[in-house]
Amino acid sequence: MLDLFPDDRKALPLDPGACLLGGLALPFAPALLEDIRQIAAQAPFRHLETPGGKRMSVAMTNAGGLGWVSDRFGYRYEPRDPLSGQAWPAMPPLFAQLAREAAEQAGFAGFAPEACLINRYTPGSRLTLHQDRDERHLDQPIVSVSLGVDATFLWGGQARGGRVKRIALHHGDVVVWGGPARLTYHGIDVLPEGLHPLTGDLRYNLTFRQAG
Ligand code: MD6
Ligand code: FE
Repeated sequence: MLDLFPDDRKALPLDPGACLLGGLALPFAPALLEDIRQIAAQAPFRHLETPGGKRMSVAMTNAGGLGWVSDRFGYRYEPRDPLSGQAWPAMPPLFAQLAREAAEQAGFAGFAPEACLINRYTPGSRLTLHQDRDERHLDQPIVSVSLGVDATFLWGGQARGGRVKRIALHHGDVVVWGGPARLTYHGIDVLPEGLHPLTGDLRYNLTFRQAG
């Protein structure tokens, strides 16, 4: 294919509706990590419990008008942090701008997420195959930003139990998916021991959704 637009050069289609924008967040990574640090000072990372009573190995917090939570009663979005009773920290302007720009580059103009789930992985953490289906706006895409230690993204099909592709996610990579790919099963394989100059042995992931 003729490479007329340098901005598109690293857009790798995964499936119809899904693409990997390699390194799109790289220039903003230090600022994003500083924002994460400030969010976590207000709403600390915590290991949520699944409805089945298991402690998740990934630690989570949120920014924005709505935050994703899980407990014995199920998965849902909440306007307040259950730990403090306070509203979640505001969505930093840089987060919103990056999410909008990434969605637009992937063909979803006008993305205005009010929820940012922040995942923190230590070596050994993993996220088993799941669908993101707790959002009311399934017509809107999800934008996902990877920071820190490299991880292996597990990319399944539209049903559980199908073939799973393995895709490397590096510091600064952004994945956007929506449309026909919106309910694809996906997960993160066990995080290996690693070292990143900005995060040590940690991986962070931001996922932006229009939830409410
Ligand atoms: C992660 N991501 O990358 C986990 N979900 O740490 C997700 O579960 C995810 O990356 C929906 C859309 C994009 C994602
Ligand atoms: Fe997900």
